[in-house]
Amino acid sequence: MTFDIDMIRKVYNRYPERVAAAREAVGKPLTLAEKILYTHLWEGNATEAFGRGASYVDFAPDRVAMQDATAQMALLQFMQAGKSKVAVPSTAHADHLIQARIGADKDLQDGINKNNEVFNFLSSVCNKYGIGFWKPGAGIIHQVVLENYAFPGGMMIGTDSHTVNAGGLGMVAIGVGGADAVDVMAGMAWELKFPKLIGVKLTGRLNGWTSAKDVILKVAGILTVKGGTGAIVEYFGEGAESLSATGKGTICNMGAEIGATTSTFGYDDSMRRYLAATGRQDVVDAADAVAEHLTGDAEVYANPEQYFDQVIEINLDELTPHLNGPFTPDLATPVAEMKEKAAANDWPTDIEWALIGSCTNSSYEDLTRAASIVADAVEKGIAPKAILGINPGSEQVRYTAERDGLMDTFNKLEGTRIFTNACGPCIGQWAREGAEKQEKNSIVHSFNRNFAKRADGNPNTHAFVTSPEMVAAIAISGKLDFNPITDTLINTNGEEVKLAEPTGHELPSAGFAVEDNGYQAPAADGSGINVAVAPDSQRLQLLAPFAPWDGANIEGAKLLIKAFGKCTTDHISMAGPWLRYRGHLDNISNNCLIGAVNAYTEATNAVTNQLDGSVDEVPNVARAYKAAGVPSIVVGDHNYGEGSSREHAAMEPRHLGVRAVIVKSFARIHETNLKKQGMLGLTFDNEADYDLIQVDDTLTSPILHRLPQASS
Ligand code: MIC
Ligand code: SF4
Repeated sequence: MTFDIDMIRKVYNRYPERVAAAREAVGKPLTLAEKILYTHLWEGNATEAFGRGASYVDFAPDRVAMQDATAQMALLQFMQAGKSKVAVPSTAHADHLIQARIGADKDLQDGINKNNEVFNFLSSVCNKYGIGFWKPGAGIIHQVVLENYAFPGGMMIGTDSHTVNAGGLGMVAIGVGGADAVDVMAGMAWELKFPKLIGVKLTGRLNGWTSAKDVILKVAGILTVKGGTGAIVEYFGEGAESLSATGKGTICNMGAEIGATTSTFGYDDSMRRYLAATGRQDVVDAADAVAEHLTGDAEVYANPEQYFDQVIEINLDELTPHLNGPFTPDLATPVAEMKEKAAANDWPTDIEWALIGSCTNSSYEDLTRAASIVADAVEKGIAPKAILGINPGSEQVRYTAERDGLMDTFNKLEGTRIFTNACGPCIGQWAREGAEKQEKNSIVHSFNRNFAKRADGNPNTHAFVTSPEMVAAIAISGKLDFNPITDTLINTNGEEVKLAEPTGHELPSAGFAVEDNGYQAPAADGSGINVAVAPDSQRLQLLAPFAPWDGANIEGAKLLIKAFGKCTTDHISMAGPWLRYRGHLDNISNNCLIGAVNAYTEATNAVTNQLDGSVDEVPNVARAYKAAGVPSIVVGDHNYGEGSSREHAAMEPRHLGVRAVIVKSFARIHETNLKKQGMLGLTFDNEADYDLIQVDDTLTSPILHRLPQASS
C-alpha cells in the first residue's frame, strides 16, 4: 500500500502547468531543484524569477516528518496552535531514544521501559492530530521515509537535519526546526531563502571497494562543512544514474554535513526499481506520466556551468575509498593515505569498535556489501580484531536481511552485536563499556557525524566516517590504517590472506518482507483523545509562550560566553544522556552551551559570572543573570550551530534570558531556529570584531532602533 497516493497524484497533476509557468518566469532551461521549488510555491504558479541566495520565498511542502527527540518539542508547540488535525500528511518516528547496549531485543525493551512516558505522549498526540506514528523498533526516520513516503519531485520538511536523505528518491527534502514544522502542519506557508544551486556531475561507475559513501566523503572534503550553506546540491550524469536509490540517499543524507539546504537526484530507473520493490508501483506509474519534469532539463546537464552557481565533477572510475575525521566530517583522507596521515597526526590506529548503521548507511544494499566482507573473512579463517556493531535502518530491512541469511553471516563473526533498528551510537545512545575512562582511542563508523563526544561521550574518541564495507574490513583487521586493496591479514592458520572486494545486492532478489512494520495509523476522529502531561513530569513540560518583545532596546546585556572555534548544536545542546529531557524545556536548559569552548580560557562549561566575578557552569551563570533581570548575549565563531536541527539549541538560551547571538557566520537551520524562537541572530559586519569582545563586556545595543519592527 502506498501512503497518501492521492496527494502524490495531485502533486503530479499540477506539475506540467507549474513547470511551464516557472519556465516562463525564469526564462531559461531549469534544473531539477528549480522545478521542485517552483512547483511548490505557496502562491501557486510562478509569476516571477526569484533571486538565488537572495529572495525569501513562501513554499507549500507536501509532507512533514519528525523524530521522537525533536517531535516532542514540535508537537508541544503544535498543541498551542489550536488545530484539530494536521494540514498535510505528517509522521513521527521513535528512533532516537533507544540505547545500544546488549543487543536488539533487550535494548528495545529497555528503551521502551525507560521512555514509556514520552512514547505514550507521542503516540497519543499523533493519534489525536492525524499523524502517523512509527513505534520504537520500526526504524530510523529517514530510512522509513525513503521506504514509505518519499516520492520523486515532492517537497518535504522534517525536524531533523538528515531529512535530506529523501533526495535519494528525487525529493527536495529539507531539515527544519520544530517551529517551522508546526507552521506547515497548521496549514501555513513555509519560508526559505531561495537556495543557490551547486551541480555535481558524476561520470564513470563505482567499482571495487569504492561506494556511494565515498562520493559524499569526497564532496565534503572539497566543499568543507560550510561549503554547501544556502545551496541545493543537484547530482547528475551517467555516474548518478548508475547509483542505487539508497546509495543516492546516502549521498544526499550526508549533504547535511556540508551545510547544504538539501541535495537531490533526477528521477531514473534506480528510483523506479526501488519504488517498485518497496510496494509503490503506483507511484512509478504516476511519476512516469510526468517523468520529463522530474529531472533537470537536458540543456542544463549539457552545459552545467551556465545554470549552476558552482559545478564539481567527480569521476567514479577514479574515486577511491575514504575515511573522514576525526572530529569533523570534512577532513577527508583516502584510505591509501591513512598510514602516513595517522602517524603524522598521532591518531590512534588500534580499533576496538566498528559500527554500521545510522540513517546514512543502513539499507539492504549496505548490509549485503558489508556481509560479503564478513563472509569472506569467516571463510578465510580470519578472526576479527574489533567488535562489529550493527543498527539496521528499519524493521523491513532487518526482517528481510534476517530472512536472507545476512544476520547469520554477521553473527558468524565473533563478538558481533546486532542492535535495535534505531539511531543508537550515532546519537550517543551507546552504553560503551569503559568510555568514562576517557582514554584516547579511535572508532570507525558508517554514520555521518563525528563531532567530539558524539557517539560515546568520550572527548578523546577519534571517530572516522567511512562506508559500511570499509567498516567491516576495519573491524576484521582492527586497524584504522588498513587498506584492503593492498594489505594482507594473517588467518588463524598463520596464512597470509587478502580480503576479496565487496559484492552486494541493490535490492533483495526475493523482495522485501516484514511481519510487523511498527506503524500506528492515527484515529480518523481524534477529538475525544486526551493528551496527558503530568505536571510533575521530569521528561515533559507543557510550553508557555515566551514573553513578547517589549519594544525596548537591549540595555546592559552581559556576555554569557564567547564561544571559540567549532560550536555545533552538539556543543550548544548535547544529545546522548540529555535526550531524555527533549520534552522538558527547563530541564534540558541545564545543558545549555556546556560543550562550547570559552574563548578566553579554552575551558568548557566554565564562564565568568559578571555579577560577582565567580566562575561557574554556563547554565548556572545564565540563570543567575536571568534571576537578576539582566539580559545576556552569546558570541560565536564561524558556522555557529552547525549540525542538528534541534531547536532546543535556540529555545534553551531564549528560556535562560539570552537576547542575542552574535557570530561570524551561522548554519542555516540554527539561524532560522533562533529567529523563530524570538532571538536576535546577528552576524558581525566585520569578522575581526569578534576579537574585540572582552570577557567583562556589557553590551547595550543600538541595533533594535535600526530594525523595521522597532519603528512600527
Ligand atoms: C542528529 O543527527 O544530530 C540528530 C539527533 O538526528 C538531529 C536531530 C536532533 O537533535 O534531535 C539532527 O540531525 O537534526
Ligand atoms: Fe539518527 Fe544519526 Fe541519522 Fe541523526 S544522523 S537521524 S541521530 S541515525
